[in-house]
Amino acid sequence: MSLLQNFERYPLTFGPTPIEHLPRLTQALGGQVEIYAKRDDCNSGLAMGGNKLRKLEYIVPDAIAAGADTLVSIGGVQSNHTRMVAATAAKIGMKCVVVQEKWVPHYDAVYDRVGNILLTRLMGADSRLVEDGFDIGIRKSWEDAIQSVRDAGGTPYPIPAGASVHKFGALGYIGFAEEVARQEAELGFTFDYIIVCVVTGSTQAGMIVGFAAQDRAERVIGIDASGTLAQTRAQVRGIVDNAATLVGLGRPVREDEIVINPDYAYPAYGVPSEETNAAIRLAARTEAMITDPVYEGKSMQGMIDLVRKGFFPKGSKVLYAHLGGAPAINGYSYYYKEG
Ligand code: 5PA
Repeated sequence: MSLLQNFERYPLTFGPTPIEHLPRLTQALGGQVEIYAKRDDCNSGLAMGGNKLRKLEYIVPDAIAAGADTLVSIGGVQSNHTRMVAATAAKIGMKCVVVQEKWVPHYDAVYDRVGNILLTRLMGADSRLVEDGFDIGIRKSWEDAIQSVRDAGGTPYPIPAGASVHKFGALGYIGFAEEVARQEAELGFTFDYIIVCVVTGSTQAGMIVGFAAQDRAERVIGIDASGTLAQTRAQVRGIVDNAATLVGLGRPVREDEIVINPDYAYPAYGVPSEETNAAIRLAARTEAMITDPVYEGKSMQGMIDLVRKGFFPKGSKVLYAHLGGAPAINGYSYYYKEG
């Protein structure tokens, strides 16, 4: 029985995402731990897809019911989330305002013109660049944008950063956990660990609630890419508690079921380390799997390092949740000018 049976879903994705074995990456890491990827980066035809669409599928019905005409959200200059909100607005015929804060001290010449922000603008969103720095919390710039829509006679529908502290923000990734269980039944084996990048929190929080219903939430290893661990962990905790009550999990989630590893977020949010870039290259050269310097490159780095350190017992099957984000790589061309 699904935890989501009482919630309306507006389809924005193709459906269940493929689980792909990664044999060359497995071999490159010694062959003792089998690596698989769940390809949420290929989940939709909407503007290159990604994790936010799973979340937005459960938010759109509420936006329509509210009689809104404008989705209003927030992220960094190269936010994947704002791209996905812009895509959703275009697809459902609403307007879109997105605030893009200066979350990353990054100065590639075309950083604010290519990749995510290019696609966001192309889809007709009103993208507003502001100077405020990185913070996953509720922001004044976003509240101002919401008010500006009201002042212009519109009906805004507010979606917070990463759709995370929205009341329905975690539902999509509860669905992910249920989908993995169904796919495992078809595959004939189960995964021992799931690796997921965490920043604003609702992706991992949804997985935690979904996998808690299967009694294995502590096997979800969050790799922090925020660099603000305490705030991210507190936000995950809050989203987990809200979602567990909302879907009727039937028990509180324990502290030890929330696992977030802070070791790979350095040097800062949005800035790749040399090890991040080495991980991005390895995934690209073994599996043609493209990860980005902000999010998935860091969770890839974390998974690779944990395999090399022997964290996963020999014979483990590890599922890397690929959440999307590749468009941002265009804003980082200087790092990769020689590959
Ligand atoms: C993002 C987030 P959560 O924010 O749900 O923890 O997900 C982290 C994450 N991978 C992982 C990719 C590709 C992501 O885009 N992106 C944010 C954005 O503005 O794009 C919300 C921060």
